[in-house]
Amino acid sequence: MINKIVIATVLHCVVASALAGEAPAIRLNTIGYQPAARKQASIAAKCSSFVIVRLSDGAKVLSGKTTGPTGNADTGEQLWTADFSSLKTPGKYRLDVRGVGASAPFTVGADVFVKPFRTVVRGMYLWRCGTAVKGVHNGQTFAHGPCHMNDAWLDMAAGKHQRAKSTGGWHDAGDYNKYVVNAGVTVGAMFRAWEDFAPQIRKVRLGIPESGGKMPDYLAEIKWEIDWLLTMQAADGSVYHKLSRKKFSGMIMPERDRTERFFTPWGSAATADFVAMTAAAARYFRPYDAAFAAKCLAAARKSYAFLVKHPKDHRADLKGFSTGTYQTRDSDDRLWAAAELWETTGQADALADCEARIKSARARVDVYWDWGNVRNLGLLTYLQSKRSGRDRALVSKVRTSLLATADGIVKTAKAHGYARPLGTRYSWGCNGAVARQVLVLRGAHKASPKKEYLQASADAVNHLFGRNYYARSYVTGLGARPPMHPHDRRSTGDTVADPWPGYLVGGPNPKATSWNDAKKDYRTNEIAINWNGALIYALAALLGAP
Ligand code: 9MR
Ligand code: 9MR
Ligand code: ZN
Repeated sequence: MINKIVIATVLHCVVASALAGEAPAIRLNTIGYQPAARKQASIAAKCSSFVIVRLSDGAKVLSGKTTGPTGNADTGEQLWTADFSSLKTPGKYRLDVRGVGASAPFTVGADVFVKPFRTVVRGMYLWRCGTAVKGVHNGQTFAHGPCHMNDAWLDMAAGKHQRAKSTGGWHDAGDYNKYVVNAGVTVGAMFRAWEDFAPQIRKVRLGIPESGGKMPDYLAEIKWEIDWLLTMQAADGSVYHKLSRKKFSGMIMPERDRTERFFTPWGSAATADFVAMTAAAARYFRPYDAAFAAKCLAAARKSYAFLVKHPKDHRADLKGFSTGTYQTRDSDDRLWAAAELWETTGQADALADCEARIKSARARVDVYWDWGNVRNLGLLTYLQSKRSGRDRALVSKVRTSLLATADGIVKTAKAHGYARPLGTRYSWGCNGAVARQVLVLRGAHKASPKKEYLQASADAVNHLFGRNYYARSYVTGLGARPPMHPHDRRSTGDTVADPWPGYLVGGPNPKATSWNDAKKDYRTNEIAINWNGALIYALAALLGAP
């Protein structure tokens, strides 16, 4: 009887929302929750009570009252909240709200984020360039042949029509070019995940070609990118800003993209990011491949010496290219470079350089950051270092700023109707920025443990998997009603029904309500390595016990 009523209500609701062209009213993390986590749904319809139904037998295992409404400014909605945090028994459930309908199914379990984590890291594998890739997800096979095997021409970088080998790495996004600056924030977030969560990451088998080798799968995937990055270093230690076609290709498969690709001239932000990545790589790879670690460190030192000799911000000359620019001030990149080189080697000049830059940035930890601002990566490395020699007053300033920023993020999440830790900010790639806030929150938690930091970290993931205006997952192949039409050349160019799995789309921009699950909308529905890198960190944080 109860079931019949629920079904009738659900049907009524589905019809009503289909007519109105609206999202389902009950919005929660459609992947699920760890048992001890806070669990909340936002409900965009008048309501007063809810029940949690166990899917296996239809039992009502919990009931409660909703609270609200409160106005949510960025979507212009009245939202009610259902708090079902006391649901702790592992299982599959749905949330029924009387008079409104039923939520998407979700799971409670300690390991609910293992498959999403694996899928999103495998997204990096599927992004590999210079090789054939193949993966199966939900019974569908995603594959392409070896691509961009002629990378690349040196014309603009060296003034000669000659080639240097630079195959490998990951494609940047929905396009197939390779950009060092965007690799920086991506690899930086992935290394930080390893730094903070290696024991739990290590247990996840990725099923990539290197699996079963001596090196942990996760590091092997990052090595694919570092191997490519090493080829972006010029003989003098400068680093080419990008490797790209002159214009974006059509929406074709990568192996069909045979138009010539070029190194661009060098840039100082790219060079600094290269130093940071290779210096960090030297630390993380040393236990598994000492020769490779030594190679990375030598490369880092060489480019660092180049930077010291060329202290001015140098933007790469991108004349003739209309592809991604990724141009940015280099002060934060240089800070990060110095921090990582110091952390790896303990060299005093790098520490002095790093601290001077931290001082001129007033030790500030930012709430919003992306490829154009990697200072937080440098600050976290500096703060968490076990090395001696740091300026104590400066360390304490960084710590204070980190905690203040994290406290601000907690407050922002609490004030938002969908607990979005970035509040009402919607810029290009903001979904990635939401995930990236977890680096700050977990950094703060390390410095001074607080339950709120963990909650806001989970809030970010909850938001991206369905506690949002659209009641949809923003990650292809995962969760309820995920993006079906990302701006991704592979997903458009192949014949498989679903898009390539494991990719976070950029998200609403410029407004909370402007996401479009449409192929042509690269402003809100493209995919990109920097967004996935941040999501990898956020999910890695949820692999183990909180
Ligand atoms: O497909 C391109 C996408 O990968 C980029 O992020 C985006 C912004 O640089 O540009 C896309 O290419 C568009 C181009 O800039 C303008 N003409 C339409 C292209 C979309 O197919
Ligand atoms: O993520 C980038 C965003 O911050 C910029 O505003 C935008 C326009 O320059 O470019 C985005 O990066 C795109 C890059 O230029 C080309 N590859 C796809 C990237 C994601 O859309
Ligand atoms: Zn390729």
